[in-house]
Amino acid sequence: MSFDGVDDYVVAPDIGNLGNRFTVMGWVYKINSFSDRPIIFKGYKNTYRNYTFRVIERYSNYFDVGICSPVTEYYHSNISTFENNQWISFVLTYDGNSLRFYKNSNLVFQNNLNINLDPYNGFGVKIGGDNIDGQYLNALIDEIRIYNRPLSNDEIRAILK
Ligand SMILES: [Ca+2]
Repeated sequence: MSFDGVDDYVVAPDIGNLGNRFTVMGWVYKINSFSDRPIIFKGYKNTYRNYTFRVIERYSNYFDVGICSPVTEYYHSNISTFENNQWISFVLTYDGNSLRFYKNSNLVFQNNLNINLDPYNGFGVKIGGDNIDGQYLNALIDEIRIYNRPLSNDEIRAILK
């Protein structure tokens, strides 16, 4: 999928309630850098706690990630570099106790969190842009997968090799 950074985005139907466990993963090839550009999120908006999970580019050249309970956002900035002009795989997992992020199959972030995710029922998964906040990624995105459980390190490496 190709995203022009101007107005392109894809919305997938509501994937239902993930409970408190999920994996979201894919490949991204960023063409230009901006701030606050979603790669993928589920919810109403990409910002202000109105989502279940998100993976975004923030402040140019960093992956940021977040998950939300019904009352609190757990947001993590500058967790890994996000270079232009190369394919990078990313994986965000949550198992109810720990949030993990992998870049190119390597664990680069982990934080212990024990929360109930806000499912944002009725809202789809948006890829490459947020038409509510008018934020769009200029990139190629491929092989997005979402699971209702956290994949293991071995499973992640097997899928992304
Ligand atoms: Ca366009």
